[in-house]
Amino acid sequence: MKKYLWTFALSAIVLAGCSKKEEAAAPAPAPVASAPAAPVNAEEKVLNIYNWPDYVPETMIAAFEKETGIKVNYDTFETNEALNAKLVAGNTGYDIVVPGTSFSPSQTEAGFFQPLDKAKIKNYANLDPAIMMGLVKADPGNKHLVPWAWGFTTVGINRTKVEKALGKMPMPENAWDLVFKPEYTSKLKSCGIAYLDSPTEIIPPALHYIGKDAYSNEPADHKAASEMLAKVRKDVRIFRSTMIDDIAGGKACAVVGWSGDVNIAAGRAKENGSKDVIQALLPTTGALIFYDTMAITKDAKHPNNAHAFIDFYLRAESGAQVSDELSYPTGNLAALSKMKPEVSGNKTIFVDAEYAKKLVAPGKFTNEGRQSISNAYNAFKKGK
Ligand code: SPD
Repeated sequence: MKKYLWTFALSAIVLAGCSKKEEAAAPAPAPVASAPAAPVNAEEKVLNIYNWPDYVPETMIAAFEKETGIKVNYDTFETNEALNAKLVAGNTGYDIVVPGTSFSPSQTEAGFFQPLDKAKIKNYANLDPAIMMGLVKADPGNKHLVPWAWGFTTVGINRTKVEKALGKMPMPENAWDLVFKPEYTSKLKSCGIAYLDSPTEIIPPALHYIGKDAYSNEPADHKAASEMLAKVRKDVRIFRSTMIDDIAGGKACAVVGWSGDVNIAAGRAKENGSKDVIQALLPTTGALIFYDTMAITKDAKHPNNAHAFIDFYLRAESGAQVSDELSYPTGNLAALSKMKPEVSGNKTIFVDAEYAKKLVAPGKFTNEGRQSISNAYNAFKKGK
């Protein structure tokens, strides 16, 4: 029972930004044991997926291909900005894309996605109603988006290297100091500081750090965040969104990164024989939660195959495989009892109810806000 408490706390987080007027989540039928993949109609046996890197279990695509005979072309993008540019340009050629919820509201409103045919997604019932309720803000009526995974943007460290670089200086109470406060960054630059390379990944935590709304659309706030960041610019060595190898391989000891990727790096370092302790931290002031969701593009050439894949992905076993191998929760409630206890019990994957209250709910950027965030980020990045 205790294991599931976090879903209630989490629902409070995901609901935090919803106004009372917004629609309730579409009622989901009771969870079912995993149903077989939906039948695929006469459609070219191809499926084109565009997703984030390091976000799918190694054998999952091959298993889907074997079971359905559908050939999957799987490409990756590194930032929400990159995916958004493709969607705005149109004719992406992709059937399934995986936007984050800070971008998907405007993408949904712009009509980039087609409504899901839930009758073709038998395993939809496995989804956690609390998560689906949270997604209503990004997708009224839960018509277009299905969760791929969620996590939080936080500070990740190689504790062994960080403690060595800090010497006599104790670890700060607030982990964000390690990557945003000159007293710490000036010491940690020797073992490598890395930031995600995207305006909308760095300005929100910087805003949060200086006590402003992380999803502010106000240019004055962005300027303030950029000014704070300018003070540590010379200490940041790496800007990269796929930083797993940087952490695992010892090039970065303190990062602004995604919880699951830091955990993947920890596992990879261990496999490579490293004894260093690598951790995703839970800053005392909170971390920024995100949801990445599957959507079928409006001009998808293979919508039936896309539905079949979504159904396959929503099997309890698939959800458990994603969390077990990639350290991200998927929003699949039925998967919880099937995953390894050391994963479902890991507080940096499934945060406890107390910490869930500190997670900062995703916000919505306006087009003008995004432009201003991008200007602030570029000014900071160039200002070395
Ligand atoms: N390994 C890929 C992780 C994908 C993370 N998406 C993050 C979006 C955060 N805004």
